[in-house]
Amino acid sequence: RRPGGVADLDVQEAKPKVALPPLYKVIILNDDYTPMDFVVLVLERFFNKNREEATRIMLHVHQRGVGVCGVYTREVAETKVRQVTNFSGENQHPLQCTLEPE
Ligand code: TYC
Repeated sequence: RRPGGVADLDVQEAKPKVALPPLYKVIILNDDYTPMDFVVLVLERFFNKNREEATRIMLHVHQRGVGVCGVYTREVAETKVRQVTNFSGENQHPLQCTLEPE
């Protein structure tokens, strides 16, 4: 029985149905020109990876062509893509970053 409520016999407990927001993967793509160190820096700066994890992801992308940097809600994922795109352009690197529904 809840404070101010009615007896359990009289009411069905409401199950809170909480909708989780859709999630998006932020993906980086391999290319032949962006320096490995720069990709590691991007993963540290914008995806909060430590050096070891950033290096692991960078090498995965280098070898496999594509890799996941992180999974976020839509607005956060869009912001990460924009930040990486801007930072790469400012540094004259062709690094490509995109988002994909989870
Ligand atoms: N292939 C690049 C090189 O050999 C390194 C690289 C890794 C570039 C991951 C982009 O997303 C990337 N310098």
